[in-house]
Amino acid sequence: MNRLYLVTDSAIARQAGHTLPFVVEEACRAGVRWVQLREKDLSTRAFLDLGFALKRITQTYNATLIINDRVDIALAIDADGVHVGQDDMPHEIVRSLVGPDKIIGLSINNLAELEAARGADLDYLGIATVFPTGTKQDTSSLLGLDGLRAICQQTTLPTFAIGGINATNIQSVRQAGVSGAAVVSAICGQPSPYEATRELIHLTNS
Ligand code: TZP
Ligand code: MG
Repeated sequence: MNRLYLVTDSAIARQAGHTLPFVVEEACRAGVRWVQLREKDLSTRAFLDLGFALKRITQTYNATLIINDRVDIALAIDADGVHVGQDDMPHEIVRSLVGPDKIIGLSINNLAELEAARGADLDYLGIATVFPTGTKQDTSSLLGLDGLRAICQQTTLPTFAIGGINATNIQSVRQAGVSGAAVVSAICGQPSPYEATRELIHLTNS
């Protein structure tokens, strides 16, 4: 299975002329098997409706659907899991709310946060931020490939790198020891999300 993780952004999709369900369907059709619904500016109702729409699509393609931040939405749509950051609901509490069978991912930004997460009941780590990105404003300092490698070397959990990853650098990210790469604009913001996904998968498999 390929290790490409699509993280959504409706605004970026819209700027490229797409709806989010279209982007997710095209990415799944092209082979993405991990999708995270990450929306910062939607009402709860709009988030929920989008969650149901993405659940239908991801189920069709046997893709895993993770909800960013919103444990309530993840439970309401019976998503596969939840992704939280350092300022979100603590992952221990997320676990107690979602039970043992859901996937929980945690974002970490440095070695100290990796240490703090050691031994935790997590399914994967998101490692941020690798390269400069215009997609997220409040990014902490950049890890670069060396920082990414240093973190990957010190964990046995599956790892997804995020931040500024695109077709020009995804191979170097993969070589830094991650399990996978997570992208927003490199799929959501492209004229053809299908072709963009195909290329990213091809690059990570070759
Ligand atoms: N967390 C750290 S950077 C980032 C998130 C959600 C955004 C990454 O977006 P892009 O467009 O893939 O650089
Ligand atoms: Mg968050």
